[in-house]
Amino acid sequence: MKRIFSGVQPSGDLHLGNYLGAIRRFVDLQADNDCIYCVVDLHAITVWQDPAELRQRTREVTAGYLAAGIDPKKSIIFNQSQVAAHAELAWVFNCVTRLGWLNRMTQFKDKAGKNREKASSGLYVYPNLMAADILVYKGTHVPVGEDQKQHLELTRDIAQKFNNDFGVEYFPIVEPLIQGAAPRVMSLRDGTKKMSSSDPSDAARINMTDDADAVAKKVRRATSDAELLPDPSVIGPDGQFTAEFRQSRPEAANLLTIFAALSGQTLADTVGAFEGKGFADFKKEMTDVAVAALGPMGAEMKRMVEDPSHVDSVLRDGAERARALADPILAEVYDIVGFLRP
Ligand code: AQP
Repeated sequence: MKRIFSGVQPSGDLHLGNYLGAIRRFVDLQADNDCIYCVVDLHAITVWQDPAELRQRTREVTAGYLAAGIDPKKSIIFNQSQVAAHAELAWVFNCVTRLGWLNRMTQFKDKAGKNREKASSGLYVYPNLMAADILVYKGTHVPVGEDQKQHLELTRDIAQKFNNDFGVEYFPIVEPLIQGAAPRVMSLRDGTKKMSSSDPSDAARINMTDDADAVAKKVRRATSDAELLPDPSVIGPDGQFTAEFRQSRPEAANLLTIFAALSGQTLADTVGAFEGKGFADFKKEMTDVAVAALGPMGAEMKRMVEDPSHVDSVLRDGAERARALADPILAEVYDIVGFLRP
């Protein structure tokens, strides 16, 4: 059985990118695997978080997991700060990872922006904590969006270096699970930028808790182009849009991909259905599909956050179960490293 680990930061509104790139896949993986899903609050504080909002968003992400269909009896759901082994293993990995590896991480460059001197050191070593999150459970497979590919490659390098340094075959070499209908959902305002919770424009993303009016407005205002919708020749042999189409019409590619992913159709069926039509017709149908997919989930999330007793008890129980798995692994790592346990 595969051991799946993944997480979402409680640092902004959960959006369609988080849902299609990650959370929806978490749900599918539960059936045949041993799954651990974390709300990664330690990662969230690598950039400033208001303490009251952080607590609220931790509950919101948990509610998002539950409303999307993650079953807390089958899967472990908890918040990262409650299992100290994550931070403890991250320290060991801070001493394994080479600075040169971290210097290549594009997410640090993007998030730190021009004023790198002002970025937190936590943001810089974020990938070491992410490796610890996964390896403290000896996770083997990690479902993430495409933006996390580089961090997962680093996790593999860290595991390999640890094993080599200490002459052990201890940590597994994790496999990313990046495939899926929409591994990279782009902004509704700019088809070349990832949909992201830190985009200052709320119109750039559809949030999981947006109501029908908000979804309709955002879809209507989504950037499109002046051409009609394409014919199926823009789909390659792998069933995805050709690179040429994505480059020349990024917004059309993004909206059609979102439509297909939300409706459960193949891209070919979606493109076939709208071939030669204008964006106005398409956007009306896209609104219906998005509201049908997200509406019930958003309502359920709001209900769970208003009365958080269920969410809190899921997190408490999950943390206990996570500690029971992580603590013995951390103890073995400490022995391998040579820490005396008098
Ligand atoms: N646009 C996206 N398309 C596909 N997958 C995405 N994910 C995020 N955005 C997209 C996936 O969602 C999971 C959780 O992401 P996260 O919140 O831990 O971190 P993030 O990638 O930094 O998310 P945001 O919203 O984009 O935050 P900011 O604005 O802080 O950068 C991950 O599996 C991620 O791949």
